[in-house]
Formats: sequence, structure tokens, C-alpha cells
Amino acid sequence: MVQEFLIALGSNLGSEAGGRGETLGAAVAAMAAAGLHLRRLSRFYATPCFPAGAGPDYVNACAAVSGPDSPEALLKILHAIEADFGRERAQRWGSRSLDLDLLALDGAVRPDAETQTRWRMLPPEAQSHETPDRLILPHPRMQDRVFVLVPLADIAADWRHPLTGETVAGMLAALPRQDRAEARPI
Ligand code: PH2
Ligand code: MG
Ligand code: MG
Repeated sequence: MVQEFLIALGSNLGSEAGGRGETLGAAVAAMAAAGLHLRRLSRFYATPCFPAGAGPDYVNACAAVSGPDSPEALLKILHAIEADFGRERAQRWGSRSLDLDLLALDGAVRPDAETQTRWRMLPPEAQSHETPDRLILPHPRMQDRVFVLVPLADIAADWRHPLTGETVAGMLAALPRQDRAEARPI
């Protein structure tokens, strides 16, 4: 079976490619140029910055890709693309304008169920100052984030979390309606 990776894309500053939406579009093109097979791409959404007031609002999207034979091989490609956009950004803006996050690889759990669960259950007050030093799959904060789940529902509504058993649609429905309404397709 072909391995399918789910990726979250985000930008809250312009880049040499243009505005936030154009930057995401250019990132998708860069992913294809790097040899990733783009299987599905969500709509692009304007989303309020989290935490509120920490910076300009974002444009977010999600993509399903295949090709690499491991998460490590995919991350290498994503980090190289971020660096390409980031180099321009660092000179011009002094702030990041492209974020490519690996959300999930099919039903894979990394590094193990106990560690994923510990990070998933991390209390909100610890989330701002504790960051894992290795890849955690599924992404430990995906179930909390409207800006991830709304675009993800476009392309993987039925994807099921291997540890909680929740689908993307179910995780999204569990978030406050008012927060969900704040993600608007552009
Ligand atoms: N990414 C962050 C922090 N805050 N807020 C929104 N709306 N969208 C993001 O992608 C995002 C964020 C860090 O990666
Ligand atoms: Mg991120
Ligand atoms: Mg990131």
C-alpha cells in the first residue's frame, strides 16, 4: 500500500513568491518540484493567529502527499523548502513566512504510543515552553487546532487517529463552533 503523508502548510508573512496565499501556492509547487507526489490539496483558509495577537493572521492549507519511504526522508525535503523560503524571509522580514508540518503518516505512531499520548495530553500551560526534540506522530496538537483541522477535513475527513480513534471530522466537531467559523476559505 502506498504510504500517504498528511502535511499542514501555513504562512503569515509575504515572501518573494508574493502574499501568504501565493507563498503557499509556491510551496506546493516546490514540493512537487522536489519529487513529492501531490495526491490531494485543500482549499486555502484565512485563520486568526494563534495565540491571538502574536502576529499577523495566517493562510493555512493541508496536503496529502506520497513518495518518500520514511517520515525522516519527507522531513528533509520539507525543511529544505522551508529554508529556501526562510532565507529570503530572514533577510527581508526577520520572521518566518512558511511552515510545513508533518501531521500524520497513515496510522503510524512515533516514537511509541506512550510518548505520543504524553505529548498529546500535555497541559496547556506547558505547551508554550515544552517542545519535543524528536518527531511525534500523529502531530500531538492536531486535535486542538482549527487552523489544521478545517483544511484537513477537505482532504482527509475520514482519517482516524490511531490512538484516540477519532476521525478528523470528529475532532473538528469537538471544537467550539465559534472557533471553527473563524477559518474562512479565501
Ligand atoms: N502556526 C503556528 C502558530 N500559530 N496560527 C495559525 N492560525 N495558523 C498557523 O499555522 C499557526 C498559528 C506555529 O507554527
Ligand atoms: Mg506549525
Ligand atoms: Mg513547523
